Amino acid sequence: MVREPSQRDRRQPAGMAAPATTARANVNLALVKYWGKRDGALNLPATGSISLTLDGLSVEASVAFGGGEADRVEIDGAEAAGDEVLRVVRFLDLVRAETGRRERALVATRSTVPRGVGLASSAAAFAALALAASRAAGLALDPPALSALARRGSGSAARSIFGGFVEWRRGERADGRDSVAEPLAPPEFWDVRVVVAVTSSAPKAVSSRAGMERAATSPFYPAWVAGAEADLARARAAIRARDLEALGLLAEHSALKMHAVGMAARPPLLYWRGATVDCLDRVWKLRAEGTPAFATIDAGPQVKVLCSPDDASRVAEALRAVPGVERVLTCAPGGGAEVMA
Ligand code: 2P0
Repeated sequence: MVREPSQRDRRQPAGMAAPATTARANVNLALVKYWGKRDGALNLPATGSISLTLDGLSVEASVAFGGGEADRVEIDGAEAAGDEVLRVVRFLDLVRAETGRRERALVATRSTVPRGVGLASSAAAFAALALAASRAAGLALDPPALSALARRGSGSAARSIFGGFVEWRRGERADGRDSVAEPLAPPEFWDVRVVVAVTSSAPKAVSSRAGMERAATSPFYPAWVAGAEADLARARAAIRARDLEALGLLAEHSALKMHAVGMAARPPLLYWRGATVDCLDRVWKLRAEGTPAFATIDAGPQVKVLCSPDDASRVAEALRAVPGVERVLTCAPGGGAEVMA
């Protein structure tokens, strides 16, 4: 059953300060990409998407309501300011609106995603924050309601509530109640690897949010949206069958289509660097040599390669040898968001 965060199962008495709650969530890698919104304010996607949650790349968020005149946000031990704080305050406002509470909060997040690897941690951060903030405020949301809440912070965070292979449904409703993620298969269902080649640790020039707005100006955008349902159906079937080649080819296709949309946008949008293309080329050579490896690229220049556990070290070695690759890391499927203390 799909529920919005307005559903209250448990509430603490009004006026009573809730204890600090800490939750952790992993990042996720989209295999069928989310790239475009049908509602920017509610973060409702134009298409569904399918992802794999990755083990070991996580964000811990700790939230305590009560005391203080303003929300305070600490990121990796340093007091945050500006837009980062605003985004968290807006998110906390959603939680406060659900509970009728007015207390400000102290939020601290800590990331285990190595700095500068260019792996978006906002999905993990808002998934962890949704769980920690809702519990700290006395709400016990079920997983679909948590996913809907996380989505409001960052669209892809809707998927990081769950482990393993996950589908975030587009939904049809204007209020977004049906636009939540759900698990397709747990992490232990299929042991695959994702090898990440970091080609630049510089911050990206165009955020995902701005990139998606720009993508909508592309003449290819309608084709991107129209093709999504077929891609989702194929990805679901490939996951069910544990068919690495089918899933890998589909993931590569989804990523290249997403970037083709951006290249034809006005103004154009291209997240790639030279080493991104060289990594793609290396992955295609690996395939030609008989190693099933499949590339995907998000809103940045890093190349992420889906392969079997047996081939992961060969793939990592090949990518490490590509000029311009700064570092390589390998991830296994990971679990969903959980409360820690
Ligand atoms: C994805 N990306 O499916 C796609 C592919 C990047 C490329 O979701 O505006 O940070 O907060 O909803 O979730 C990154 O976008 O954007 C993203 P908002 P988000 O993983």
